[in-house]
Amino acid sequence: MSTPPRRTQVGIIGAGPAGLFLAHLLHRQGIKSVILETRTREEVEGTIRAGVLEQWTVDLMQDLGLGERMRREGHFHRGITLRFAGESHHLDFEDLTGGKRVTVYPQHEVLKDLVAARLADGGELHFGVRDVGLHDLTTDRPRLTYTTRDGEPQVLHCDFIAGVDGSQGLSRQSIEGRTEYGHLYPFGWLGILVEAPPSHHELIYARHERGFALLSTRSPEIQRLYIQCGPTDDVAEYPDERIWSELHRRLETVDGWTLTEGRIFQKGVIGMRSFVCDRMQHGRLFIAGDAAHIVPPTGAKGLNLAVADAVYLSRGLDCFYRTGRQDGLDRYTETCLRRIWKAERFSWYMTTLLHTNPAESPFEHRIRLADLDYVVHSRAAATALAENYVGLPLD
Ligand code: RFL
Ligand code: PHB
Repeated sequence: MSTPPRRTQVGIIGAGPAGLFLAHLLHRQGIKSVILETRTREEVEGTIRAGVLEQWTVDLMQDLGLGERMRREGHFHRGITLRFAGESHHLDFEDLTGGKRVTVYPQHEVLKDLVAARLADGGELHFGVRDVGLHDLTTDRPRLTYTTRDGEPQVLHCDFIAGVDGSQGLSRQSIEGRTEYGHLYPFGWLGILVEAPPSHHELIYARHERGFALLSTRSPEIQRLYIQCGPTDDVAEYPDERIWSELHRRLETVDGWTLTEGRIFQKGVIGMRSFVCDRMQHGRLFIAGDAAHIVPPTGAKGLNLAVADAVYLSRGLDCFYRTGRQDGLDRYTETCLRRIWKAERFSWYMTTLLHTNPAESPFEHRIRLADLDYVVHSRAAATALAENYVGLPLD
């Protein structure tokens, strides 16, 4: 038995950062939306991913009235440390960028705040749906079909559809005439979560001949660390002692800095790739976030880039509903791609700068070392890194 068709202005596929920010932005503009999400609320709110928010993402959360817990529980970092040849080099972003900082507030905490606020606003968010289908995208009445968590088939009529279903989602497949650009890196990251106090007050990115290491944090009690590994390595190859031994060696300094160990309670390997889909619209379907582009995590850009797309899409939709004009929507792909390619460049740059690559020639290797030396000794080079890391301004 099927329930009667329903209607909304914007049907949103996916309750990740892109989908949830979009729903909030549209709500502020008086535009109705419905979010369909395959995972349960617990799964969405429990998946540990990113940690670093750019300054403007933080400002946007405050502006939308979603920043209360982040202000209390987030950690504001005025820079990062680059470490190589046993020495630490602090990049002071606040000084280099005229006052901008980054905020460490985990992605799942952002999602918890956005989900709770959306439901409190009376927003429609359907978790645990299945079999989402996209139809009639080149008409002005596109439809979404899906099966609810209770097994009911459902139809949702929309004016527009936002495909924000992540890198494994189905929306991208509906974008006709797209060209996809991709780059695979010959390494991955082994990430761990540890019960321990922070070993340092800011993030440390280390390049070492044994490979990259990153010291990050989730809370005063939980730390997040990564080491470069093979792209298809299995966590079973990494008993705790091996991980600690690698972390100590890669992060050690000549001045005796120490890494605090603790109980490792989660381990995982992620592959690293760069990917861009050069078309983000087909008829009334618009894709955004990881559905349209992937960056390696070294630049901490993925979540922030997903939110930027949501901002540009909300602006185009706002213009359409206020004036009936489509030109903002027609420029959506072009506007997004200008930012996306810069974030792709920066993430690729940080990745190649900081990882060891067996395929790299001795010449290229020396060039990387010269680049690192340049970044930490030239204010101009450090400023270029800093302004990208804290986030380029939105157009
Ligand atoms: P998401 O977060 O993947 O959300 C997509 C949602 O869509 C749902 N979905 C569907 N729903 C309905 N129907 C379907 N057919 C569906 N198919 C999928 C999924 O269940 C999911 O809930 O994409 P979005 O919104 O584009 O957001 C992208 C970000 O999540 C991602 O870029 C970041 O996590 C990347 N990232 C980082 N980004 C940063 O800005 N700063 C960081 O410090 C940072 N660190 C990271 C990261 C990603 C990592 N991993 C695991 C890839 C660290 C790591 C380790
Ligand atoms: C993280 O805390 O997960 C993290 C931080 C910085 C990065 C990537 C990941 O560049």
